[in-house]
Amino acid sequence: RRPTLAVVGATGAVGTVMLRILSQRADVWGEIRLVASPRSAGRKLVVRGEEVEVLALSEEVFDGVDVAMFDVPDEVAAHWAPVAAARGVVVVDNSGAFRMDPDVPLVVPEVNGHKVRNRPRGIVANPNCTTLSMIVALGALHAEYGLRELVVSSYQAVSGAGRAGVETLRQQIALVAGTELGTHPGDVRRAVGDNTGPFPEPVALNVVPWAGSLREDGWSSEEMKVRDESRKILGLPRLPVAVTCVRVPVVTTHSLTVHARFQDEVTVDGAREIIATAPGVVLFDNPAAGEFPTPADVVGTDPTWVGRVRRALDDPTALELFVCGDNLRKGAALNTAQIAELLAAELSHGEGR
Ligand code: 2RA
Repeated sequence: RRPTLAVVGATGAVGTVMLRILSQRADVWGEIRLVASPRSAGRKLVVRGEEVEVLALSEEVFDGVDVAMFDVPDEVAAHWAPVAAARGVVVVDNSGAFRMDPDVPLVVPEVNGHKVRNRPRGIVANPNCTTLSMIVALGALHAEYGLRELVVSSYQAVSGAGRAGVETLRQQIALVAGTELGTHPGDVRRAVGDNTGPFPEPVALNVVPWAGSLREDGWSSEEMKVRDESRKILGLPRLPVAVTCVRVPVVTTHSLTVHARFQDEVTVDGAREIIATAPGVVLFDNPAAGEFPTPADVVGTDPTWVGRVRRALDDPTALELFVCGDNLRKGAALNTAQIAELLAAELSHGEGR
């Protein structure tokens, strides 16, 4: 019997990409059940070329389900993932509710896929999209060179904040298009008015050094996630990590500049070789020909793209990289689907949970 999959949060920005990805990948699933809030129940969505009716989230909706992929707000996941797990479902959760729980593995198949087997709560967590947009490349470099320190800045797309983020950027672009705004202090803010959506400042014609909510000492929740999750995924609980998260007027694909310091000296040729041969990573690095990854080219693709590979001028153990990854695909839906496929393979081999 092929396992039954539930997609919980099927109508959201990530849920929509999940359905597209399930239609594109080798099909390992029997029934695929679509689940969302009661508000969306009854809608019909297409997956694997067929229309499927969306069911309202309830306890009974998990009957007969083997694996559930959740993309719902933290508080919804905190309540419903244990409910599903108690009914024998293995949950792959893309919220922040369980990522740092020591009894929940935080999995990136290319980096630590074996961790999926150790899941005492019946829940496997999917990392935050900003962590995921760089971690496959970093995992490959760490395996060879041994990571000692990370300094990261993100350039995050508005779809990281869901449909409301995309809608806000589109509305703001309409308000500023064809004008001469962006030449005087406050002119963009006045044109956009209160219409800043999920962002604290206008995001059109702007960059905003903020993502998430306020944590201690001025750090943002997004910055803490990148630090905590990178440490957990790489198995380096004391790794020094400094992060600044920034929102930019890009629809989809997060970019990051990375300064990574390793145990020993590195070479650019060695690093390029590792990046070029790592599964799930593409090296696109020829500045002389104007070739480096940008969101405009990376959006809609699966790999982590790496360019601008340089050795730090003042430290022969450190590399500088520019990394791009589609935050809705590898950053969310694709990694969730890959984890679910590891579980499907395990269940199909009759090993249970
Ligand atoms: C963002 N990483 O981009 C967040 C979403 N999880 O806002």
